[in-house]
Amino acid sequence: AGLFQSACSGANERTFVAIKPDGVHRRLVGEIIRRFERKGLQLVGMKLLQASEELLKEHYVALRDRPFYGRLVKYMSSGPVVAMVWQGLDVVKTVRTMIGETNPAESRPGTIRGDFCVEVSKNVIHGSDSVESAQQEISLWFRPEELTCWEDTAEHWIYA
Ligand code: IDP
Repeated sequence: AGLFQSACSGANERTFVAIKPDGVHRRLVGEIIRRFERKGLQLVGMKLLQASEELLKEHYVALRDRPFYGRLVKYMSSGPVVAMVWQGLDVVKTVRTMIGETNPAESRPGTIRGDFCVEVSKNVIHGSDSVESAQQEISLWFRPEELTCWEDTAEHWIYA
């Protein structure tokens, strides 16, 4: 446990991000990656895939009793998604802040949802809501060998 913690906390914290089918169709992939890169976060995994309903039902299992669950799974499987893992200090919280609120109407300008979408059912991007769910989602969407640990040569210019 100690080893795992030292590998996954501090500047090594990781989060799962998915650009949803509407984000891919609306050509927002580059814009979204650009924002996280410029912030100083480190990209350690990325793939474009058409997610199966089975995968998405598991991903959203906590919402299975909500009335929109079926529509949500259909929406998320209706086109390609870009699945990513980003790493950095407090990355889970930082990414959620940069994404904005679940409902785009409540998201401030300057956030991804505040800038690029209008409705909760087409809100462009997913980001893990806690360190625990990030770990679960990363292991659901990625095999360990699909994640790359690479030495960040800019680290001294980003971290104290
Ligand atoms: P989050 O994506 O901001 O973490 P969650 O509450 O975990 O928000 O909901 C997951 C996703 O389910 C949302 O991003 C959105 O796409 C969808 N969703 C949430 N609430 C509603 C709703 O009231 N109607 C339709 N879709 C919803």
